[in-house]
Amino acid sequence: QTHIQPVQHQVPVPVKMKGERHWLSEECDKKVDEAIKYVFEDLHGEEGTWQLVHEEGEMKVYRSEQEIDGIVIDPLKAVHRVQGISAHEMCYYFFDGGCRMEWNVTLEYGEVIEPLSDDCLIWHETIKRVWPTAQRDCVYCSHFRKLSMDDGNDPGTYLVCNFSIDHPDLPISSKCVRAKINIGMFCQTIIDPPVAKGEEVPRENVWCKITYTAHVNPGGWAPASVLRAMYKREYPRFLRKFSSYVGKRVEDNEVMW
Ligand code: 6CM
Repeated sequence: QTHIQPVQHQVPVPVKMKGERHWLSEECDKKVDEAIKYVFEDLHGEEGTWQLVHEEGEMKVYRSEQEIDGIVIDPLKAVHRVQGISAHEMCYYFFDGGCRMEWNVTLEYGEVIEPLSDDCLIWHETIKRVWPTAQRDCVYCSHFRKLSMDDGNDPGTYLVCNFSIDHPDLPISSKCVRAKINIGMFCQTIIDPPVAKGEEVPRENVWCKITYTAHVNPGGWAPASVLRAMYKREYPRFLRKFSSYVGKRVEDNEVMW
C-alpha cells in the first residue's frame, strides 16, 4: 500500500511469471513486453494517426484507421478511470474465465480449453453473429501479470494480455471465421485523495486507471463501415459494463492490492 500516485511517464517492468513455466511462457513474456510498448506509445507521435472516436466522462477511446486488403484492422486504445476498484481487482476479473460469460454480452459461447498455470489459460469463444457477415470465433491465451513501477511506492500495476494462438484441438471450423486478437488490459491503482502513511485506505479513495489496447483482425471480409460503427459502440459499452460488473463484485470485500 502506498499514497503516491504512479508517475505516468515511468514505464513498468514485468515481475517474473508467478505460475509454472509451460509451452506458451516465452510467448507470454513477449506479449507482455509488446503490450507495455502499446500502452506507452504516444498517441500524438504521428500526426493524424490516432483519432478520438468516443468520449464519455473519464473514458476516452482512440483508434488509428488501418486496413489490409480492404479488411479493417484499426488498432484501438482506450483510457478510463474508475472509482472503488484496484488494478489487481480489475485484472483479476478480466482474466477469470469463470466469470467471462457473465459480463461479456457479445459472446455466444466461451470455455477454458486448457488451464496452463495459475496465471495463464487457453480460451475459446464464439462471438454472436453480426448480420450480414459470418460468425467469428477466436482461440487465445490469456495471461495475468503483475508489473512493477520499481520506485517502491507503486500501489499496484497489473496487466492481462489476450493473444491469439493456434491450438491442435481447435482447428478452424466451417461455421466460423477465425478472428485474431492481441489485447492488453493495463491497470494502475491510484489513491485519490491520498491517505497518510500507515492509515487504512478506504475503498472510495481507490481508483483504477485503465489503458486498454486492442489489435483485432476480423479474419475475413466484413463491411468496413459496419465494423467501425460496431467497434465505436461496443468498446465503450464493454468498458462501462465490465467496470460496473467488477465494482459490484468487489464493493463489500477488502481491497485486493
Ligand atoms: O477484451 C474484450 N473481450 C475479451 C474477452 O472476450 C477478449 C476478446 C476480444 C475479442 C475482440 C472482438 C473480436 C471481434 C471480431 C470481429 C467481429 C466481426 C463482426 C463483423 C461486423 C460487421 O479480449 C472486450 C472486447 C470488446 C469487443 C468490442
